[in-house]
Amino acid sequence: SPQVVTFGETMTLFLPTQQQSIERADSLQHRFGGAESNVAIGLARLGVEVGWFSAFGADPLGKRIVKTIRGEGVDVSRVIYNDQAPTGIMLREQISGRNAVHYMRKGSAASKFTPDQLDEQYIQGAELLHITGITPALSESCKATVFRAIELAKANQVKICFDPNLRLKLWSLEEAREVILSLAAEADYFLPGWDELTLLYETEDAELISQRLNELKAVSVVKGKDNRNVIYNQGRQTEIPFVSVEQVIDTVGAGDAFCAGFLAGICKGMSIEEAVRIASISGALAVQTYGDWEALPDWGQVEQQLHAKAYIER
Ligand code: KDG
Repeated sequence: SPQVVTFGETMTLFLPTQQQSIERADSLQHRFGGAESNVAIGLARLGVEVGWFSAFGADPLGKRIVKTIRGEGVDVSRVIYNDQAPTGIMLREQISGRNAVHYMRKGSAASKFTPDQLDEQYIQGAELLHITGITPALSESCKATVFRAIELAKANQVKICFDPNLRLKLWSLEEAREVILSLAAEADYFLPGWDELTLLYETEDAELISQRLNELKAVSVVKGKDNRNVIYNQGRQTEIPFVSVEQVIDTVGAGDAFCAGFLAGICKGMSIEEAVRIASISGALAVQTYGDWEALPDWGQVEQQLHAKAYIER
């Protein structure tokens, strides 16, 4: 198995070629995105052996996605195809300068994934399993799949990384809270955003939130509290300032880039603090160009930032 294994729905993404609404646009770009495959692509670019899988319809949309992810160096050998259900689609448009997402994913092939479709050995042979809170929101069988994967991982000392990726278009906060908090309790690495935590713990009180995090066995890395990332590790709190960015172009996928950087640091044997620095650099580089995963950096780009080496283009 690859060092890191992850799974979760990746959808075809259509978005207007110009800054127009979907309703008005004459032409659409054909891309794709999915939180877990974004992380997998990021890890592959950073030089980590990684496998990702999901289910697709037996349609050209799915084939195109899988080919591209394979081309990025991710092991896609456990992807499955379902000829009874389609590949999921998401539409994205800019409305008054804000991203609006429309999901067309109900009943998608990925939402029909069942626990018995997991390759047990593949998961148990990894060092790290990465999951997000999107998958359990897709269907009961997807939720069961996530819990089964965790059980398999734990039985073989495979570490678990969990990013809540709260998506309130998929479930209510109440439904999400219960499941996400129980997944956080299973994790070795928990990577929530500050805003997500305030919703999940129903408070903005930093003291209360740190108490709750300290009850978890996980090392938590909280993204984006007052332009900082904060590590909660066995009762200790360490703040790591954001890497500054000249111009933010597109924040979609920033959390995935952060996660990929963090896990790459862990896989390369770095300390938690160093891994969070790599994560911040990866996140900062990713927001400076368009795309959910297209701008994810490779290791050379990260190193260059890390050592801030002088750069001569020619
Ligand atoms: O993570 C950034 C997007 O690519 C992601 O939000 C798409 O997986 C996705 C989802 O379910 O919203």
